[in-house]
Amino acid sequence: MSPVSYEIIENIGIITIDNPPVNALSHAVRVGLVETVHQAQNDESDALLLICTGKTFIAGADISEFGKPPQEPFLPDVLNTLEQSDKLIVAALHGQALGGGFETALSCHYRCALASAKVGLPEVNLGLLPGAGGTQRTPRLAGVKVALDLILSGKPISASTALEDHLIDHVFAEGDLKTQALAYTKGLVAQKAPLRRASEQEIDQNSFDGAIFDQYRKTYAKKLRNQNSPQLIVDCVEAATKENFTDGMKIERDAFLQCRASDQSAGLRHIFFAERQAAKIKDLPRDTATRDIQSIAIIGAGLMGGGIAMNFANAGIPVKMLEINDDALNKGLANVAKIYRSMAAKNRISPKESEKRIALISGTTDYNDLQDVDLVIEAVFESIEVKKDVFTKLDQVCKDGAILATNTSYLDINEIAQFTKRPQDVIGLHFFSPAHIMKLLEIVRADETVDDVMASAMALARKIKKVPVQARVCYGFIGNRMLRQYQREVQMCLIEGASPEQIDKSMMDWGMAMGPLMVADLAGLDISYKARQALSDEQKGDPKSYRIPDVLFEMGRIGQKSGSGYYIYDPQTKARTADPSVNDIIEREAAAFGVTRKAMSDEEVLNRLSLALINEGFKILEEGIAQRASDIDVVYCFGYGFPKYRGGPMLFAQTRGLDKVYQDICAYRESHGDLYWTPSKLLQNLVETNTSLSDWEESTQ
Ligand code: 3H9
Repeated sequence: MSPVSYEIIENIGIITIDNPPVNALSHAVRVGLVETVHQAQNDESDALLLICTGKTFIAGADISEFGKPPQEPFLPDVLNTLEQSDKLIVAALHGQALGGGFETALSCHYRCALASAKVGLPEVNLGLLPGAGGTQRTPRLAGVKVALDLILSGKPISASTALEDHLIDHVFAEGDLKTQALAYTKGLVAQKAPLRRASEQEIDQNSFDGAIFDQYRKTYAKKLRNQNSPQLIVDCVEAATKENFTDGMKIERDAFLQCRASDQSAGLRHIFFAERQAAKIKDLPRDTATRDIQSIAIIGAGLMGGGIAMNFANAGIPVKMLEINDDALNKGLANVAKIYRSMAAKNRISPKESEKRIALISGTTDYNDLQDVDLVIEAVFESIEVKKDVFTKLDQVCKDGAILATNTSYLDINEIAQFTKRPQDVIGLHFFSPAHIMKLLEIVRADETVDDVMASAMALARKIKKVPVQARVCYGFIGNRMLRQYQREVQMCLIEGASPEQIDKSMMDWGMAMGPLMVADLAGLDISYKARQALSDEQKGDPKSYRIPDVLFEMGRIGQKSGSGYYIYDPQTKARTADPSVNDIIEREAAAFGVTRKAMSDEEVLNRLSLALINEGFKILEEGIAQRASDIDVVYCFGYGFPKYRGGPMLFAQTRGLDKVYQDICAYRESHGDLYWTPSKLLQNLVETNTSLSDWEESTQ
């Protein structure tokens, strides 16, 4: 049955799209639209109304079709058919009209919407551009600046903003959309409203400054570093101001096809689906009951504890922070209040909202005040003894059924669970710093964690707008376990010949949000030093992998906060400059290890750092620590600044070719020994049996 149906009510032909979950413009929808519009030209209807069932208007082209050969009719032609209709067409919007969905609305002659509706052109987030007239019709209707902002930001705007921008024509207060849109269409018929085709409108050449295009090119070269689609978007909008509609559409089509075929778009589309996939836990039935979480306590009001608390206050959930004394507690509460007030000062939230959120966070120094909370998250110092003390107390005071979570980054959650008489209620909720900003939440499911605790944690993560990924227990879970191998290789490259600036620049040029040594300076070399002190020599590994940060720490160079680390920082501006004396230190320490440093190419730096990540990723997968390869990609892209347009380390490995990855790892084993370069067994098996990662994943379902 076609997802597009047609009926005539009160002389208006109503075209309804019913293609759950989001009415995406699949092949069947495109075929149905063209057939229906053609058929309606000759019936008794006076005008047509396009509307959707379900929770939203059309959310765009069907992204899952982009990896396959395109099938006619193509969307730009479908929308041309709509726009060229001799009968007036009105689009009625609710939910989200996004991408090709909003382009569909723009090709109708009039647009009306519920006040709660949102419209947007988010293609840039998928490495694409609006490829069904969005870059040509939007500037014609709303002007060049509005079009550039809408398309390049990828962010949806409200119906009222779209009305002000002339992108829609009428907004209804809430109520039944179909009834109101029908009346609106009949009104247009009664007024003999003209067929208003966006393609026929002219852009006023005096309405924009010709320099605007280069300004946006520059801004987006920085904002979306290395990405092609933003630059092509500017080219297309500029073309709309210079070419006629037909020629502009050709330019848009070429640019769209170029983007669709690119690895960047493949990477971003992979991450779009991977994020949604990560929310599905394979062995957790979808209908698993969840526990009611209305109140939360955080143990520890430091930077991490405060950041975690803010997530809940932002979602309107009361939260209590516990500290060991009034001083520490007041400091923590003051810190959170300062962040909220500075957000209000920057107009990110209203002053009223800021005070409301501050009021949702209370404090205590008494464990007895936690008797009634539904969830406790411990965010104290990373020491198993300290955790033991906290969890023993929590076990004594918390009510039955309360979920006891730890924010530990590395420690054994199975061991922590045994500090309580209710290991089934213990789980890891690993937030990433700054916890109120970073989207990733690793949810660590310990051996005895019961299903409803796991399901509750996943549901809560979505409520506070995090991207949750399940990990099982091991040292560092998914993200930090991989990070350790990456950081070890950073240190090995330093000892063997690379400079801090070279390593950081190579990785940033490749697309990482920050260089690894800049991150180390930002996080503080004291933190990593203290963490290392808790490890045995065997756990610490090859001394070459930590000697330099130990020396810098011992010199008092603990990073940005002390004014120096791998770099020197201006005390006022925090501007970073290279420090030649650090290279002298590296040279000296390398000599002490008997290593003669040699120039290293940027390519080798990238190769070694990325292979260290990938090899560990495969080990994590073979041990079942992560459910699927794409979950590892989500962790790395949302928590560690890996470029989303490369799709995460596991997709990057597949793009590069698993055999090439395996050979390179084996070559490093030859040159550097097998302490760090033993290839993962899974990787080796896949290469030896010529099996793709996706085939292997399917076979292990
Ligand atoms: C485009 O339009 C190109 C054109 O300009 C040119 C063409 C020539 N396709 O996010 P949710 C699935 S590019 C296929 O969990 P929510 C999604 O995978 C497109 N599937 O719900 C999930 O499946 P599952 C431009 C899609 O309520 C289910 O729907 N448009 C698509 O949190 C529910 O999704 C966009 O980029 C799609 N377009 O959020 C919009 N969209 O249940 C992308 C969703 O199996 N979509 N699915 O996991 C979104 O931003 C959000 O999905 C939306 C709903 C806000 C709509």
